[in-house]
Amino acid sequence: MTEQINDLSSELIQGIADLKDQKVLELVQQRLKQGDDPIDIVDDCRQGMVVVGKRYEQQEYFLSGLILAGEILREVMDIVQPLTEMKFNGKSLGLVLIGTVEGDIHDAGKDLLQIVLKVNGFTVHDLGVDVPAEEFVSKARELKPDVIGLSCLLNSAYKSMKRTVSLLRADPQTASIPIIIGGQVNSDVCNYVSADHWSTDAVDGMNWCISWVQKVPSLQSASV
Ligand code: B12
Repeated sequence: MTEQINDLSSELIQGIADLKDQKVLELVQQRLKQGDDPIDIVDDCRQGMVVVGKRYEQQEYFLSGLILAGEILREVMDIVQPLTEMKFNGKSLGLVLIGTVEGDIHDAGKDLLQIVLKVNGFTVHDLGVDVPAEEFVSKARELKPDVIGLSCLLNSAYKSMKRTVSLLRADPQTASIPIIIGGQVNSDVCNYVSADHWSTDAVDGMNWCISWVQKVPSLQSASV
């Protein structure tokens, strides 16, 4: 059984990497039928996307390949999302405001973070993609979220992420809200934009949000 899961898992990663739309959708249905966790399924797709990104860098794929990969992942998310929404119906743990920063339209990672947060009991307000810094500030002033999550996959958008953090810090009403960044980021990017925390993993990011709403200082400072 474990072997079968591993086989299907590698087949799914390979299917995404090779941009095999129908094959991917069949594998997703097969895995759901055998009871696999939807979050694990999307994480396998993410691994396939990393291969797509590498093939794009090596000019084996072109922009059309990235677009197709994005569409396949969207179809997978559309299947998976309703299943995860049924999982939680208790009292909200807290509110997280998320969005992809200005200049960047990648949304799959942000959407996955949203699913993981909701499944674990958070309320999420999603500002979408290409979100100007000013919009993060005005929504944060209005909603007073417990945590703000910024997604960014492009080097060229680090500057706008930095500006977003800086405007949030400059406003007395939003200055103390903890900020986590995710996507194509690391500790250098986190230092550059002066965020509180960074992660390349939605589940890890969700755990960090929990550490804030449950006020666990040791976890708030834990490295990724
Ligand atoms: C699909 C894709 C696209 C699609 C996006 C479709 C969509 N609706 O999102 C399209 C075709 C639009 C696209 C466009 C471009 N793309 Co693109 N794209 C990708 C690709 C292949 C996959 C991204 C993806 O969906 N991954 C799956 C998700 C689930 O993973 P993820 O986003 O990493 O999210 C995970 C974590 O990072 C984390 N996470 C994400 N956000 C957050 C936020 C928080 C707070 C937390 C805690 C966690 C978290 O959680 C997720 C899972 O745990 C990546 C390759 C890669 N390695 O990622 C390139 C990639 C990101 N793209 C790249 C490029 C260059 C571009 C373009 C500039 C290409 C061009 N010439 O036009 C444009 C830019 C458009 C723009 N202005 O944004 C480069 C970026 C290089 C760089 N570092 O700057 C990459 C890395 C490809 C590469 N290797 O060259 N792209």
